[in-house]
This record gives sequence, structure tokens and C-alpha cells, in this order.
Amino acid sequence: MASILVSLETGVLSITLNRPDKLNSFNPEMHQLLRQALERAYDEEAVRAVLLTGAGRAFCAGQDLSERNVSPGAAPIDLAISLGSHYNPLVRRLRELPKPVVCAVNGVAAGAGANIALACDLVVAARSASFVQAFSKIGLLPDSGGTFFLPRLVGSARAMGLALLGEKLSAEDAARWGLIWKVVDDAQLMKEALAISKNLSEGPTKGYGLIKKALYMSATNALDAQLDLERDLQRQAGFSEDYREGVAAFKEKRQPAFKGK
Ligand code: T3D
Repeated sequence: MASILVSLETGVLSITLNRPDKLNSFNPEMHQLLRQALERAYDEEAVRAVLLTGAGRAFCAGQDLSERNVSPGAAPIDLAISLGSHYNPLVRRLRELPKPVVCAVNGVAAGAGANIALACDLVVAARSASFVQAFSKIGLLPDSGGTFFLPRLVGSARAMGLALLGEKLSAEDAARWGLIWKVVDDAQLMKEALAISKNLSEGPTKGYGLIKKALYMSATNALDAQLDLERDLQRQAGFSEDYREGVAAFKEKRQPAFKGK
């Protein structure tokens, strides 16, 4: 059984983490297949939005710990190699992909699984889902961007509580705290996430890519630099076919037909 399922329909590339018996925890094969799927999302013009979810009762439990030999006498493991070759490139790819990425969190999202969800652009969670910064329970610190995303999304007091205590945060609290976009009933999750993804796949893809860039750069830019960035990106947006179409449709009082160009 492939550890990642991929399908393309009406401009939405759906990617499902598919190791349900392991709570979709990451092993090297799953990293490799996910990387390939995201490369496809980057390369193929027909892909205008990505939808990431998990199979079974979990979204993702982070690193598969059964692959880490910590028995007495075993050689110490250099986790920097794993982060440098797998997790960091994955987070960068999600953030830099110039197309919107929706994450449907169908169940528990723990460790790197939680932070990979947070690296996506729009996170919708099932009411029964939860988010766990499980790292401190095994002597680690949040990775996969956790120490960057958490304080920015929920403030440093809550970020510190989540990181130090490693307790489960319910999807409802995650939405209330501003960690994610919204929570929906379990039965509605995929319908809602697909509707959002389809809506995005019919939108001005270039403009969306520029929105991602501007908002993500605002986390580290000062106002002056951000104003300059908005000017430069708006120049690119204004040269797009979709801008012409958007304004023409507005003037003609009709729905725009964006092509993602
Ligand atoms: O190593 C590197 O490459 C560095 C990078 C690290 C990135 C990371 O993600 S480090 C953090 C790794 N993840 C965790 O520490 C999470 C560990 N899991 C949990 O805390 C809990 O299992 C959950 C909160 C995810 C779910 O809790 P619950 O009560 O719903 O389920 P459970 O009973 O704990 O787990 C069910 C089974 O899944 C169980 O196996 P069993 O007893 O039925 O045979 C459990 O061992 C297994 N499982 C859960 N998470 C993992 C896992 N097996 C391997 N790796 C896991 N991460």
C-alpha cells in the first residue's frame, strides 16, 4: 500500500498521508512520496490548489519513533540530518509553493505532524481532531517550524504552554486561539475542505501565490520593507491575465473566469 495517495480533480491535487496503522507517522518513504507530490503541485499548471489530509483516525503523529533505535549501546542519532534532509525542506516547500495549500486535519496531529499542518495556508479541522506539541514528552523541542509558527499564531504565553506541557489542544480551542482557520463537524470535514480547495482552484492562482509570499514575509519584515514588497508584488499581480479578467468581470457585472495566469 502506497504511503501517500495522490489524485488530481478539477484543479485540486489531493494528497493523503496513508500509513493509518502508524497514525500516518513519517518514515523515509512517506517523506519521499510527499516530496514528489509537492513537486508535481509546483510543476503542473493543471494543479491550482493542494489539499492535504490523513487516512484513518489520525492526521499525522510526526516522526515514526519505531524507526529510532535508542536501545542502550546504540549509536546516538543525529536528528539534524533528519530535519535537514526531510522536515525542513518539506516545510519550505509548503510555504514557498505559489499555490494555496489547504490542510484537512482529520484526527490527532502530533509532533512534526502538528507543525506540518500549521505550515499549510488554510487549516480546517474536524471537531474530534487535536494538536499536540508532543516533542517535550520525548526530550525534544518543537521542530518543522513549530517555534516559528506557534508564537506568531497564538502569542508567546500560549506557545510556551503548548511546547513545554505537550498537552492535547482540541480543534475547537485551536480555532478559538487562532491557531487554525476553522473547525467543522467530523462528517463535514472533507466536504468543507474540498469546497474551499475547489473554490481556490478556480481563483487567480498567481495572485494567491503573491498573497502567500507577502503574508509570510511580513513575519520578519519591518513596515518599510513590507510596503516595498507590496509595491513589487502588486506590479506582478497587475501584469497577470487574471487581474485583467477580474476587473473586466467586475465592470461587466459577471463572474470572473480566472485561468491562473
Ligand atoms: O527523529 C527525527 O527525525 C527528528 C524529528 C522529529 C519530529 C517529530 O515529530 S518528534 C515527535 C514524534 N511524535 C510523537 O512523539 C508523538 C507520539 N505519539 C503520541 O504522543 C500519541 O500516540 C498521539 C498523541 C499521537 C495519539 O495518542 P492516542 O492515545 O490517540 O494513541 P496511542 O495509543 O498513543 O497510539 C496508537 C498507536 O500508534 C500506538 O501503537 P500500539 O501500542 O497500538 O502498537 C503508538 O505507539 C503508535 N504511535 C503513535 N505515535 C507514533 C506511534 N508509533 C510510532 N511513531 C509515532 N510517532
